[in-house]
Amino acid sequence: MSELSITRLNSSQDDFKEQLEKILAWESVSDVKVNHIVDEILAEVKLNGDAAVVNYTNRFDLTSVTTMAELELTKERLAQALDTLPEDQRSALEQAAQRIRQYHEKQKSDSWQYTEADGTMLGQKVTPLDRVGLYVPGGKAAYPSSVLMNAIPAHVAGVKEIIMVVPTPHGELNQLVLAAASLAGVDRVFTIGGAQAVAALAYGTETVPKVDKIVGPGNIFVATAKRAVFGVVGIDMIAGPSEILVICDGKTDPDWVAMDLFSQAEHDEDAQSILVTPDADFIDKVETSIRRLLPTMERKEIIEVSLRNRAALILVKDMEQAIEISNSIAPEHLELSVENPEELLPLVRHAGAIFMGRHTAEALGDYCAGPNHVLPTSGTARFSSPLGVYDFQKRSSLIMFSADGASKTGKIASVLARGEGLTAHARSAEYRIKD
Ligand code: HSO
Ligand code: ZN
Repeated sequence: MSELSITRLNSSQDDFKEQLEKILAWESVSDVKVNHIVDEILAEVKLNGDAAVVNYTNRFDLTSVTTMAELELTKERLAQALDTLPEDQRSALEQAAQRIRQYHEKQKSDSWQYTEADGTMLGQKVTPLDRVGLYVPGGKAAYPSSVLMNAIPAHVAGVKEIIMVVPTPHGELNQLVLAAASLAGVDRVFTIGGAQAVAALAYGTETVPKVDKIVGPGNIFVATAKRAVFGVVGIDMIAGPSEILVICDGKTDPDWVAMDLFSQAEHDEDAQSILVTPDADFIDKVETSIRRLLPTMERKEIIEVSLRNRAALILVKDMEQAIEISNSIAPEHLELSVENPEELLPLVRHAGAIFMGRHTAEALGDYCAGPNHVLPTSGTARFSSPLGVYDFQKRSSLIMFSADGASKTGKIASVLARGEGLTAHARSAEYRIKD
């Protein structure tokens, strides 16, 4: 482990900005070959429905089924997975689901309307999506917590039907994932994955119903397929690698900070962990903790690559500068590991989730704090928000004119329509004008 070197930066060095850019640079791979394969799969599923999905599933997931029906799990099967979990896991999953539900209930937005003096009514009607598809990756990237984080907001929004797809290479089922699906209100589960599952959800097959929006993380094939079907259906976001940025005053236990950095680094080799502090000694202390703790980690190989390639320990002048740098990065997760986080909060402008105070480990947010763990990555917190109930609700505008209102407002429309040279618009409005 001695050869592990973690980038150290100092905000007062001349080339600080360039060095920071280097660490932040991450290109989502867009491979021509992958695009080609995905396009072919999408076209094939669109054309041949169930038969194509069955073929691809047998080929990629090494199963041997002949009908789509064999790839569907009943609700009883999901309930059974929940019933047979070890008690501690069942209870933890239930408590997490309850906290996530409670938080998301607050996000529900309601329809509204107002009436003008002449009786004209204007408003907005909020409607949940009819049907949503939830992609859950297979194998080691299958997170039951992500099933809760994606399905619960949809359920709270009032989505009528939630269809989950999860690949099961060699037919192996992940009991925790199924149990989470049962708890979160998933209606139907198909054990299919990859671009063929995205295609089935987007276009519909004889057995898989066509959905209105597809959410959930996946590998490059899934991400490429989601991008390609966007427009036919809605999608959530294309998530990049996990990120954590810890701002610390130097007074938190360095082991806690080191482990918080590890917690995102262990997700994958491209994950990013950054510490920003005005305390030079603290950087040494955290690095010492990292070196001591790393060999004890089960996923040390992944953590080591992630730290070597994408981590940074940044020394700054003061806390204001720390926040300034964090705002310029717009991290997915920001920890304010300080005594009075409320004092810094007004300065924070861009972050997917803000974890306030030394006791607030980001890991709690990943599982059970309540807020969603599907967050904007790669600087997109500058303009986007955590996944939420609002992603499963849509709005329709409401307009109802009284005769007086139509007459008065029609005069405005008429002038503007004639200015645009659109006489049918103008005359349609003018019919309603009373002299
Ligand atoms: N930190 C991940 C979510 C997750 N963590 C799932 C553990 N399980 C999102 O950035
Ligand atoms: Zn995580």
